[in-house]
Amino acid sequence: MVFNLKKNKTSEEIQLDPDKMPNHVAIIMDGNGRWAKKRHLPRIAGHKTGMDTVKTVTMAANDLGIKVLTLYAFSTENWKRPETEVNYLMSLPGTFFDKFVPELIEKNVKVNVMGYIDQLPNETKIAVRKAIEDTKNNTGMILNFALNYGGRAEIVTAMQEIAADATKGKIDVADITDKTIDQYLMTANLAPYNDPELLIRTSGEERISNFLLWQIAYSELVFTDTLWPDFSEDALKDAIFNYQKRDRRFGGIKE
Ligand code: V07
Repeated sequence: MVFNLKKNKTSEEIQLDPDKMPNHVAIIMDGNGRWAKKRHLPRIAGHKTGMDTVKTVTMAANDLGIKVLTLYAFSTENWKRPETEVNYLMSLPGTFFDKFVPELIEKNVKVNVMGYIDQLPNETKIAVRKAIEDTKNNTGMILNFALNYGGRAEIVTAMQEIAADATKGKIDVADITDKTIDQYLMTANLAPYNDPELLIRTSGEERISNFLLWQIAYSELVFTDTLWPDFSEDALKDAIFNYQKRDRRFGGIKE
């Protein structure tokens, strides 16, 4: 096997092993603000271009046969940003719905949203519900947005629900296992692909920032300097290539 170690590989140079595709890929879409700043544009312009990248990467992931693509769209901490930026971000699910949902339906992609949806502005909630409703019969890739999501809050909510069910006698404390926890987390409806095999973070930061916590216990982490609006099909393939290389090495040692 020959590995091409050149930095910017073109699509033809990236040879992925179809038998080692990750089922679930999660992405922290970082660097929209920095992308805009470099161009002397408002941060909002970075988010706008970032949304077009969501579409490009969704189509690429779907073509690669990925089963679940989880994208961190808005964290529970993002409310601290300036009001105009928050308002713009909250308008994106609606824009996304108008611009991209018809093509997602055509490609058999199903939209799922995990997070504290009740706390979102009404129009955002409506757009999110429409995207889910209009794609609910699709059987292809799941495009899973983490929206008003936080990993610790998710675990706290799951613990509260488990404790409530234990108090009601619906579950026995002695029967609580990691499978039980899986069933109470917001990724329960992604089964059997609850956990991403690959987590990508763009724009050079090497942190988890309260994204999936429980679910990344065994994930391969790939960090890239590419800013999210510049991320592409080739950048996705490159990250998967990186993942497959690690997987192959591990396989080699095991044998
Ligand atoms: C958001 C675009 C991507 C870059 C990162 C932040 C900005 C798509 C959605 C979305 C969410 C739910 C849904 C349909 C679309 C979205 C927010 C921000 C808040 F059902 N992109 N995107 N939501 N960005």
